[in-house]
Amino acid sequence: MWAAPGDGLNMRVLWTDTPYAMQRVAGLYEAGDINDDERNDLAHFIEHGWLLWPAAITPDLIDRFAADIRGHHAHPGKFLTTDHRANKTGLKLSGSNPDHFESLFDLYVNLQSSRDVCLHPRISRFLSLVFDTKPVACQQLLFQISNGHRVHQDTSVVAVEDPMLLAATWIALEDVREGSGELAFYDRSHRLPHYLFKDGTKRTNFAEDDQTLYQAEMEAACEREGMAYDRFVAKKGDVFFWTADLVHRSHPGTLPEGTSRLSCVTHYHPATTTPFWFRHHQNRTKAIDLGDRGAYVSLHYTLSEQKNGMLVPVSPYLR
Ligand SMILES: O=C(O)CCC(=O)C(=O)O
Ligand SMILES: [Fe+2]
Repeated sequence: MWAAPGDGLNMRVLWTDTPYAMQRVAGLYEAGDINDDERNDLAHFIEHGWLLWPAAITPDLIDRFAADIRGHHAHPGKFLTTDHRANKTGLKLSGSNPDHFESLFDLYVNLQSSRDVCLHPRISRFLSLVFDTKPVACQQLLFQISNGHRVHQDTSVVAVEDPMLLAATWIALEDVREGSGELAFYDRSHRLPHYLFKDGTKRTNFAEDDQTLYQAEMEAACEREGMAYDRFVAKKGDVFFWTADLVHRSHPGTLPEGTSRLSCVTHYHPATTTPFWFRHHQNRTKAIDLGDRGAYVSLHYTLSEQKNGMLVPVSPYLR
């Protein structure tokens, strides 16, 4: 169900999602707090709900991350993956054979290369401007192939205490082939009225809510508003940002199932709020601080036990 247009439901929002955002950008620029590029980036992010930085991450860093992923079987049991091959929705521990098929979660816990990419100083700086504080990486999905996500807003599946205090990056670890299930999105869709599920929140409940209806209503709203549908055929090293409510999906694939699409999605919230799971998993509330670059938290690993070496996932979704 759609909330009334303009009804903010008393939620805290990012300043970039407020009506005075452009004035604030002008003020930051005049005060010398942001440079020309940052002014343009913020203006685009505010207006469109997304921002693209072509080739923002250097190939050597991308290659280091990609090599770690391609070699993750050298550390069996240390990574949490999807179980698509078995057609199961639960998650499993990674195995000892090379696997180019499943998606992996929260690689920033065990891989320095993942942290170097998702909390790259340039990304942290931009998110710090948007958040007015440091970013906290709170969920990461590494796609080796497209997972065929249907149309959605991340507020429906990535739950934060303040649902709108959320942003994401989508980073290409190789050139994306058209037809491989590339990321697609509706331009300016972050300004749609709030969509409320049966329980009256922006969080979906897969047992209760009709996902087909949700997808149809999202798509119809974007089409009705004449929002442009864009496909992002990314190049290696490209960084794409989106704000909490940008409507996006994986474009339906036409290439054979299993076609590589190595890409990394990281969700971030500002340090002024917490993931919704903190309510239910008190032993998963530790944040690892990376100084100026921000911090990370994980539902899938007990970070309080981190010493040297890799942690073993203990996700509530392990089957
Ligand atoms: O990479 C894609 O195709 C979509 C991923 C996505 O929607 C997400 O991780 O939030
Ligand atoms: Fe998403």
